Amino acid sequence: MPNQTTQVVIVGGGPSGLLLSQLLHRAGIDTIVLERQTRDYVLGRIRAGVLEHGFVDLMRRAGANARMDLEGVVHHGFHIAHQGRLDRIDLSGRTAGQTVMVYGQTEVTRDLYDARDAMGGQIIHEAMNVALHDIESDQPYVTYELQGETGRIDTKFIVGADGFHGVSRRSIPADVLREYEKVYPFGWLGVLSQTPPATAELIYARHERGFALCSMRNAQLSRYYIQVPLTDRVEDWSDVQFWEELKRRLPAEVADSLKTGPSIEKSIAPLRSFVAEPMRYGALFLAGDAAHIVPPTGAKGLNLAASDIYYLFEGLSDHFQRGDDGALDSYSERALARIWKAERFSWWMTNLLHRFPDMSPADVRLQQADLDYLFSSDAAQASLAENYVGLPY
Ligand code: RFL
Ligand code: PHB
Repeated sequence: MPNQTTQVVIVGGGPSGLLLSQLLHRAGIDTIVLERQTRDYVLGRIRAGVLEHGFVDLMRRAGANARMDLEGVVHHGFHIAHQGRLDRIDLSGRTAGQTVMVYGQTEVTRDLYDARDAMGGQIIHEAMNVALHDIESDQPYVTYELQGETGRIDTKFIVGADGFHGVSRRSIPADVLREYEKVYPFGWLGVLSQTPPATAELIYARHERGFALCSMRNAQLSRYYIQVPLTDRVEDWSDVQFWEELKRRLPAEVADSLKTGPSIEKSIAPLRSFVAEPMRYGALFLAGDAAHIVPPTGAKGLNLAASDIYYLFEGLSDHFQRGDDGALDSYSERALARIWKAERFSWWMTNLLHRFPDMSPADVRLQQADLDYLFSSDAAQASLAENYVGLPY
């Protein structure tokens, strides 16, 4: 395999890597994306569903917005179910008219692949044993294996957008990297079903049996989650058992009209808060899940990846177009300032709505008071709405 040269090597062809590659290409900067999996595998992963307006704007800047603008659904609010009631958070009313868009990560990724294809972007799939070399120098390179052959790419910068289990973060020396982590004592069991959504807007439900969430992908495709113990396995849950348990955790008015059907996908995700600092080491920049994880309660995972990409795009384009390294040098600091706020919000919303196994009666009453305060205070609802639609970049 001949050696290659490019301006930026991007490790990971998930939404972070693809979005950056597309933005850079449009700014005249060359990239090669190395992805360990096949395209079908990447597109088979069912993950996030709610996009902040900042993410939507970036998709437009990337020129990958046509289908999203047609099929994505703008949401002006969501519900919180508690004590048998359904209370609403008016997102646009509590902010300066801001909204979120419901459009699945699968569709985002598909649109980004299509946009990359249309521009002749280079994505190397099934790239195995990716290794980063000389990242402390200004002449780093990356090696990988493809169908038994070894490839080498010389580059100026490497972006680690290879998710939580990727190789990039582990390439930073242990005495430089600081990792902060909280693991929650439960997971989310998620089901995708070809049924109309329970209601037009999302419902986050707090219940003594555990948290539940009613979400959707479109008018005919619903996504539901229930909190389960970490010891549960997907095989422990039949579809019938899932629907029964979900209904128990929802107010009667919602449960009674819920349309059930066979699950198309069913999986359990653990909940974790994680941040790695710094996000730059020499020529290597981390972005997205490679550097941080949030519990999914605030719908922030994918959206945080997008703000990293925004800052990194600015830094890399300033470097290549104007020879200005200011934004690149402050990348880690700027990205982390926003990340920690989203970590706080996701942690708070997780604490507000889940039943923790070790909760005392006092903890339960305090959690209840947190919710009662929320719905008695305009300021508290404004704060929740401000965070949910996404803090400014
Ligand atoms: P991704 O999507 O994990 O993409 C990383 C890509 O890198 C590839 N890769 C490698 N490639 C080459 N060499 C290696 N050594 C590599 N190691 C890994 C992987 O195959 C993959 O294609 O990270 P990215 O792009 O930063 O995007 C982040 C988002 O995917 C993530 O924040 C969200 O999906 C988080 N998340 C959720 N967020 C929400 O807002 N709502 C959700 O409902 C939600 N559900 C989820 C989730 C994340 C999950 N994970 C990570 C297990 C459910 C799950 C199961
Ligand atoms: C989803 O639709 O998958 C979803 C929505 C909101 C969340 C988490 C997941 O907070």
